[in-house]
Amino acid sequence: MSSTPVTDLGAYWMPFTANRHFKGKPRMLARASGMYYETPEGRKILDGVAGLWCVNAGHGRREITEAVSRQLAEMDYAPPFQMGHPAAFELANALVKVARDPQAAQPAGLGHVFFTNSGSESVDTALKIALAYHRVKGDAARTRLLGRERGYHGVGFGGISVGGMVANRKAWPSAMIPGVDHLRHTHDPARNAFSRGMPAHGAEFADDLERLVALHDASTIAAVIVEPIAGSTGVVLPPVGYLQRLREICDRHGILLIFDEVITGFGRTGSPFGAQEFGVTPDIITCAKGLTNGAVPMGAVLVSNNIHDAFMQGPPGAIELFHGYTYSAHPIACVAGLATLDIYQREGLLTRAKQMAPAFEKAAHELRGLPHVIDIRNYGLVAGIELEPIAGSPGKRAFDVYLKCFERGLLIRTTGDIIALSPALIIEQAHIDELFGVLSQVLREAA
Ligand code: PXG
Ligand code: PLP
Repeated sequence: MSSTPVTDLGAYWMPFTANRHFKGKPRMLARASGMYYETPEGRKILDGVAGLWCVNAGHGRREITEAVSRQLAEMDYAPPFQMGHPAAFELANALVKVARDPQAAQPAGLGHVFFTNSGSESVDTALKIALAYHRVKGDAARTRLLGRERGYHGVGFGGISVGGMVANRKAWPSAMIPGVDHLRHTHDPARNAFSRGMPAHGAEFADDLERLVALHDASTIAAVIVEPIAGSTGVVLPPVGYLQRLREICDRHGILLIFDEVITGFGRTGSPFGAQEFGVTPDIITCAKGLTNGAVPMGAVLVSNNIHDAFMQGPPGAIELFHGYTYSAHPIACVAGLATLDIYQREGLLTRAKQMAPAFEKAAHELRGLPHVIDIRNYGLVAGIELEPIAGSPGKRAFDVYLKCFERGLLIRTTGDIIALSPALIIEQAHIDELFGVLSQVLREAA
């Protein structure tokens, strides 16, 4: 790779980026190892967000590099339609094991995996499976999909339709899937500000699903999709009892429950999946990001045996689901996933957030009282720190903090005026001290 600095930044249209601002004063990353990035000039940057919520085992894992190199030399690509290769089946089996209910001897019933290349594709795949499921069951009137305000489900047309972040929706009103509706969100700072772990108040927000059932009738509703913890919108946690109640209402009305675990999957909460951590089994789980430690793009949809088996009918030569991607179960992604799950298992990373959460929580809540900090919330190894917006310039206060942190050697993530932290699960106390040390200094100076 060339080591000469790139001078022409014009051609690359950067995603979810203030392009003109960035190109005026670029922030470049060149290398990464463990908990740190390095800039092209060799400045070390502590990674407070595991890349973008994905590098859960830390950067530069040798086992992944070796698995990918080996696979690339052996077989670069295999068509996924009407053909197989061993790593795809192995990874599906391994994923089903990860999703197994730790209390139960048997799988939690999510026994089948459909592979995609991203969280967005996982979401669109899950929505399509939900709609097709009701149809194969002879219940084709169930066509409505329900999301939730402040939800993020990627950027596909399905994902933005059920998503609930206005900036991601407002340019495309004509492209929204018809019949979609939204539950109210669960953010309630008046009752829950500065809560540690799950907020105590708000299980009753789940009853909003009963309102939508009363409005639309259950016979028209196919599925509800929610993030167990909403990440992109600035860390919104499920109130105690909320997810259980959603499950109960879905069961009562024959509505499928989809957990979008693109962020909460692979150890972020202290369990392999949020479903296990919160003790609620959905019918479908979408995941991506941590599946390959961010090293190769890949997503997956875990589907209940019940849903999967409903499709396995008709003549044996018939294709059961007309859906898939050229790169579904790409061999390079599959071996990266297998190597990643192996690391997670060997190092106990899928439950390590539980051990580190108390120290992380303590450090996060010590920011309370600093200028403009109006809320702090946390669970496992994720934290949200909400700042009072500057009147007339929403998002500016947090983005300035982001820029200053980067100058001081810390990468954080901001959405609106909320700072999100989601470090790799290999984090040690010294990194926690460094992360919150820099952040508190910047917050003090930004006053
Ligand atoms: N669902 C959820 C819950 C996500 O968090 C996606 C779907 C889409 O995944 P892809 O791989 O298509 O990006 C995500 C992705 C942020 C941020 O700043 C979060 C995501 C993506 C980009 C930024 O919090 N999450
Ligand atoms: N567009 C065209 C013209 C294609 O031929 C294909 C796949 O064959 C696609 C889009 C979809 O690409 P992918 O399978 O990588 O999602």
